Amino acid sequence: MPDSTAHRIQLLQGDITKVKADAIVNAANSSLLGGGGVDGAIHRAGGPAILENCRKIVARQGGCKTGEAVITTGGRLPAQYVIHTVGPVWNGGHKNEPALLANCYRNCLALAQEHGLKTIAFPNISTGIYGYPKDKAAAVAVQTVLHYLAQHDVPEQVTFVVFDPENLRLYEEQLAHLKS
Ligand code: AR6
Repeated sequence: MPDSTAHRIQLLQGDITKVKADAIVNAANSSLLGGGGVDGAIHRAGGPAILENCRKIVARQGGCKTGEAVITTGGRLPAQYVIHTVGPVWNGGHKNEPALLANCYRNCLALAQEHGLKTIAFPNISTGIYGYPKDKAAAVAVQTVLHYLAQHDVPEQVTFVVFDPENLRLYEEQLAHLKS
């Protein structure tokens, strides 16, 4: 892994709705019609234009499957776009959860690349209401993103936005291995 790849990854603790990236990622559900957690925060802060876009996508393709991703406007957010992805619900780890979670990260990055977006910020998908163990989710997130960046020049920069102190510590651990 070239050192320069790891340096395209940043870690930030805080509220993703305040992050000024070309796109922020939403940990949505397959209805795409909103929910709690980071999903609720993004729709509240971004305003109704995001839900209007989501409704059009639902009318066209009927929601979003686990591991897949769709893109909408960022509405009033500082980010231009929101990429909505649906993480797996944790079911003990024997229902293909790691592969589905990796698909989320890869499909978001591919969608960003298709739209020529240089910067993207991810929340810790599935680690809230969906109950994915945070240590396992952090390892999947960091490994999947690194692997993608090593093979693609765009997006140029990926930010992991951690909300709680446990995720901050876990991501710091994951990234320390890489940059040392
Ligand atoms: N900024 C950054 N991260 C946040 C924020 C925020 N403003 N708010 C929460 N987090 P969750 P999931 C973190 O539950 O587990 C929704 O109802 C939070 O601490 O938002 O993928 C959807 O509609 C956690 O680490 O998403 C789905 O039904 C992470 O974001 C379901 O929840 C993800 O927690 C998806 O569950």
